[in-house]
Amino acid sequence: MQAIVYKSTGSWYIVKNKDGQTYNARIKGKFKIDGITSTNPIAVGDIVEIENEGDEESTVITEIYERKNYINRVSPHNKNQHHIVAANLDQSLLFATLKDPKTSLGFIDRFLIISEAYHVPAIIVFNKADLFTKKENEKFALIREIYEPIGYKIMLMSLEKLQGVADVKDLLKDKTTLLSGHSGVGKSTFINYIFPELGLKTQDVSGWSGKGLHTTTFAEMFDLPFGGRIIDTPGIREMGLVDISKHELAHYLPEMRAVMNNCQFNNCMHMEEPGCAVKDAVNKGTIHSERYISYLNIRDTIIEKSY
Ligand SMILES: Nc1nc2c(ncn2[C@@H]2O[C@H](COP(=O)(O)OP(=O)(O)OP(=O)(O)O)[C@@H](O)[C@H]2O)c(=O)[nH]1
Ligand SMILES: [Mg+2]
Ligand SMILES: [Zn+2]
Repeated sequence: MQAIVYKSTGSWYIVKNKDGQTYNARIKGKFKIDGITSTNPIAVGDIVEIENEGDEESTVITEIYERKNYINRVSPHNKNQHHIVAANLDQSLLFATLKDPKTSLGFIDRFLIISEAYHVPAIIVFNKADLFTKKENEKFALIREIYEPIGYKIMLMSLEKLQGVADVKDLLKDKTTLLSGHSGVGKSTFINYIFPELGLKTQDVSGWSGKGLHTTTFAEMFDLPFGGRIIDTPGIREMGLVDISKHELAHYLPEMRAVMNNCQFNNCMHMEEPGCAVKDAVNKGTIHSERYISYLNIRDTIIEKSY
């Protein structure tokens, strides 16, 4: 029988079949999929085959179906291993905040690069607009200036004041959406807004403690009452890039991808080479310098595999 994985704790899984029946399932034997070495062979959103040997307790996952896509990142526990966050996604929402906690532009860029690399459309939602003062408003205006011209949707909301929330909710209909972001940005608060009856655990009402509490500990998917699914995830501290080489990196910044064919050298790294169309665009201001700085910083953190 076919089923979809709704929750994975690493040792057991909650799966749901077409009739909406849920089972607690375990993996039978060892899974190695697509040659990926990951800490979790099966992730939320995976379509799997399950076998049930009579009682509910003995449901086993025997097979995994091919993934449409997935989001993979460096395991928070072991930098040499990958962790599949979720599979079979239609889009990914990054929840960001400018205050309590602060989400950096570098973090946003890493998220966007991963989304480009795995072919998952990304939208950035800035929450906690109620905390914005002049400083944050200026920062937000800059963020719009950087990302909107290159095709990313930027939204502003306050779950506290219930502003802009309906617009974000409207994006979810009939889609499978991954919700990501630092701990404390309001991911679970948002899901509780959609499902008041769910009562997911959120951080203390005293709000941001500055400690990054990681209230949500496992990714979990929910069926939306108006069609579609949403996946709540634990907060991410760092966004480790997986399987992206220094050479490929520029491909995943759409504004660089658009001009790099005009570089004089086809192996141009867009650093100090003569006739570099990317650097030209940065100098002319058609590529935002903040994005170029991110490119250089992220490039520096990529450790090339030696074969
Ligand atoms: N001021 C303000 N606080 C908010 C807003 N949205 C959420 N919060 C608060 O922010 C804190 C963190 O919210 P959570 O929903 O637990 O954050 P999370 O992203 O699920 O965090 P993890 O599960 O740790 O990844 C809670 O105390 C919320 O009440 C908002 O729009 N404005
Ligand atoms: Mg949470
Ligand atoms: Zn170049």
